Amino acid sequence: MKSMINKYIFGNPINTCAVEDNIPESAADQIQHIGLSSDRMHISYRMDDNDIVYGLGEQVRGINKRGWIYDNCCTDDSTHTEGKHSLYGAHNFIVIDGKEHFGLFIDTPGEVRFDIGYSEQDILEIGLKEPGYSLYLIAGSSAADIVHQFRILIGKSYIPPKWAFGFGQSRWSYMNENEVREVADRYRQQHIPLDSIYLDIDYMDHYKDFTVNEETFPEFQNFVGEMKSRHIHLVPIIDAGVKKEDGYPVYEEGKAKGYFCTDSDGNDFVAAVWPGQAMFPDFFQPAVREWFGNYYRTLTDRGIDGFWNDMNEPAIFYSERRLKKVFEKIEDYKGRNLDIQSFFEFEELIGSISNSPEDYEAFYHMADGRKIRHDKIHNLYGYNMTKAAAEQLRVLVPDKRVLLFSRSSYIGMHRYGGIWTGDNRSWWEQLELSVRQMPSLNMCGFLFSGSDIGGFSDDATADLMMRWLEFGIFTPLMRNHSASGTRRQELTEFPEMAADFSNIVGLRYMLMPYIYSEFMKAALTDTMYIRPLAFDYQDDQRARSVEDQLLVGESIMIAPVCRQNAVGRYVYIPEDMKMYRFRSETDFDTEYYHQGEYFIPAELNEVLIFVRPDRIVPLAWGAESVEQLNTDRIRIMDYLKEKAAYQWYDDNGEDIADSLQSGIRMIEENSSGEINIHGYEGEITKI
Ligand code: MIG
Repeated sequence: MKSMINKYIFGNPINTCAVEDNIPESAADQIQHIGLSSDRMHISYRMDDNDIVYGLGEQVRGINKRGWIYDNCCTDDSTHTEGKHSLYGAHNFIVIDGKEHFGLFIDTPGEVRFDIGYSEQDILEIGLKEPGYSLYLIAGSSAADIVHQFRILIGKSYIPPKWAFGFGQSRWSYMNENEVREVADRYRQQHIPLDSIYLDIDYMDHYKDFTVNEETFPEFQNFVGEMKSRHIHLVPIIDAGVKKEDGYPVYEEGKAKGYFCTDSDGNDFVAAVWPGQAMFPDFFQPAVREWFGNYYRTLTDRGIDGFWNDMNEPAIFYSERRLKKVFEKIEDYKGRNLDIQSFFEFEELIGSISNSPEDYEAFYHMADGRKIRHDKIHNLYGYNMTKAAAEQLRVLVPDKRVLLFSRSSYIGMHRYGGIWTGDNRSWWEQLELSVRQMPSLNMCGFLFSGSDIGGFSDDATADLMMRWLEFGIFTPLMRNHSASGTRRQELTEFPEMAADFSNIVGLRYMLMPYIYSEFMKAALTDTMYIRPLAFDYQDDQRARSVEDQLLVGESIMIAPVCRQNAVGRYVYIPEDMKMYRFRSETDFDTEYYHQGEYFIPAELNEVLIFVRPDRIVPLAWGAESVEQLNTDRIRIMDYLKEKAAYQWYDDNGEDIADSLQSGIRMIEENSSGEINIHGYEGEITKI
């Protein structure tokens, strides 16, 4: 089938800036593949039994999205179970892969419902809430081809600095300099590699954005420097809500300039988040983005080179209005003899206070020159906050990359930053969820992503942490994060496992030349770094249904163990492969497998890596930080059948990279196993 993108515009949508390519509009009466209701608010397709539906980025359930309703509406929800319909991101892109091959991107700032065979098993029905939208229909020869075209359409994915591929340790919160120092000391003492420590909300003065608590972090700039000299980058959090407090410059200035969201009467919209009463910057206005983004200077000036943007759905704990209503209702129930129905209503009242739809209908933005109620463009808020940061960081730190990722997102934001998948839990099934989310996020352009390793809420066990790390060594963002009140889950908190943790995290650093090279190639050629097996083995019916193994880059397949107490797992091998079973960078064994299904043992401290025929994986000797990695000595992991070649990309990791050309070195292996790396003087060892 011919590769081609058609664009249809309905109503008068605001420009989301999701798409970079300006392609001409087609006439809707010629639309192919799908049915459109006469009011254009519903799109439908009858699925064939064997069709797979891919996409939706950060959503619950499988890689194949069939069999559920997904409501794409950015939501702060910390229980990512399969009964949910919305998480933090709205990624309205799907691919139908089967009898026909096409992709659909519904570019709308409003909510979209994807009923993918839930109401009727073979019917895909997409329902829009807001009338103005653009529809992109992408025809192609395969799922991979469609994703590639889509990625060209939406523009190049965000690229972080190389150090951000190192392991990061986070916790809500390290309360002061000394706690941070201790984390660093313990990691260095136990020789567990570490490149970053995250600062959660308590580094601020009363949760005020762009302030630092002078009592607990008295010499912040020196401290940032001290950590940097130990090759550790501090990464502070920034929240969307700005504290309403007289004398606080961000509030005063934003208020004076009219930069905050207002209610229907033009009065301040005030709601409570971490800082107590807060106001929300209207990130839809370019001037507001420039103003807010410029404040990141307060931290970059002190040596900070990475940020995470939180609470930007935006999350709202409560508004005065909503709270008043709830109190009034509670008053109603007082003294009444509650029947079961009213008891349940009563019980739900408190839970309904946060992130209430009523609040999202109570404030306004100036977007695209129009005054628009928040709920109609809700899905673009976090995106525009992160865009604000990225646009100004470009100015503040010219020509250098800065680490930036966000909780809420929309397609288009993938050009400005990465995402993390929010408040997951320390449950085995959440590890599995993250395995399935990563390829779907890649389809939507979010290459630099990862989940909270070990799980955010609830208590992590050492074995869960180990298995999660064994997957996490392949996700571009590799960060251990946990909520306050949960069991400490820094890797140094499990002394009996310290050596194994050091070895397993060490594998990430060993793999860094490959991971970085594959990430950069995916980002700069609009392809997927991490993908389902079906993308490469599209005619293999068995491979098409595999959801717990993934391809990482061009050379390897992984099969993470996601079950507690498992001593191995079944692995589907789609073609002959050579398996490396790593316990550390020096302790490993290899086995060869023919196409087929096998039970393969994998002890708790072992990682399985499957190398495809005639593929090469360049490896480094581990180090305790990315900066200390040395590529003067390179090791090669391979599976030679005839001859192999690999384009190895590398660069200094900090200058803006917009093409691969200058950084590619060819690695070639001839039929007798001799390896030559063009333009490389260092030592080469085969493992
Ligand atoms: O209401 O800053 O997802 O990573 O640790 C919770 C505290 C606010 C939510 C984020 C989480 C972070 C936490 N934040």
